[in-house]
Amino acid sequence: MITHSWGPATTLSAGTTLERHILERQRQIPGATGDFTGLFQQIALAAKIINSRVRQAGLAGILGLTGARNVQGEEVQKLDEFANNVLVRSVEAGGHLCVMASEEEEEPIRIPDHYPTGKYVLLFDPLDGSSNIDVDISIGTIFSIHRRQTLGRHGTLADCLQRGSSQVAAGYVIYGSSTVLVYSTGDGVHGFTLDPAVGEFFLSHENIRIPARGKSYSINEGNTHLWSPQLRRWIEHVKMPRAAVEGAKAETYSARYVGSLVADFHRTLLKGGVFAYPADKKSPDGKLRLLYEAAPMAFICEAAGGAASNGSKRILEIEPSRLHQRTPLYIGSREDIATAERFLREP
Ligand code: P6P
Repeated sequence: MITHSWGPATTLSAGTTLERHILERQRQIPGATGDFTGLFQQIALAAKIINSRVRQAGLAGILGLTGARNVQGEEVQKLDEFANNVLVRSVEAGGHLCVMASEEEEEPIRIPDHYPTGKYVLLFDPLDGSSNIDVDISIGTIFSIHRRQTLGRHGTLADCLQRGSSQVAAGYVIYGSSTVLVYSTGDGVHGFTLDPAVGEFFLSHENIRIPARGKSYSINEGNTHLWSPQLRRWIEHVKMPRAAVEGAKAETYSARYVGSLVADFHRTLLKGGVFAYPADKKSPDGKLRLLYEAAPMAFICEAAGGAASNGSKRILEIEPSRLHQRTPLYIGSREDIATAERFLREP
């Protein structure tokens, strides 16, 4: 009998699917019930469905605004609504969640009474960067998984308002030149690329590590007039040619800014450098959301050896008080974040 070998069971070969990767992980956890595996498979299914619709957007004539506005006061693109509904429908019946929350919905989302509930909490931004949909720039889905803290059949807001350091897992899907799902459970970061012909995510980026220092900075310099003097000095410093070591050729950082968090973070994670969405005079708490944007990206970045800060404190240590609260975000290579914090601390 011929057995199809995708590499030894203990080492994850390039032919490893996301499902197999998650199952391998489950087998290594004593007492694992398969709940997490089931939830993750449902999230992956939702990603495939969203991906399919994103790829058709220009053709299906669904571009353009519904005219409705979401809790952020932003006009809602039809794809936003679609992605939100797909994620909710994909995970609500599985019995793995006690509650979920979405950027698109003001209140936590209750599991319908006719479905069982479970021990996990799912927080997500169903389609981040949606303002880029019409110009075909990469957009993404971001998700964060916690264990419930309360008792009783249904989870509550308290289950959603947990520090980033208590995440069980976090991940994102980037719908770019290819569709890649990146996730971490805290012990390593792995990326899977969707083969649309097969409809499976295959391991493409095993154990991603972010360089200690990078060569690009990513920030919306159109807001320079709103920045603090400390922030301006940091960016001026980044722009100055600098020799990595004495006598070496001076190098400068390249400016890279897509305006889509998932795209800017994915590049930073793979290549190193720093992405920042700081507080400024117009947005004293920054623009990005803590629970389902900054915290999951921070969890992933730290698991890859990087750092994520609000300018003075680890993102993962921030105690949330509101579901849609915002936070300044500085995320990327450890040494680059340390430099940013040093400038931001100055009087
Ligand atoms: P700005 C996209 O709208 C988003 O929420 C993030 O994906 C992105 O990082 C940020 O806003 C870009 O904001 O103000 O530079 O357009």
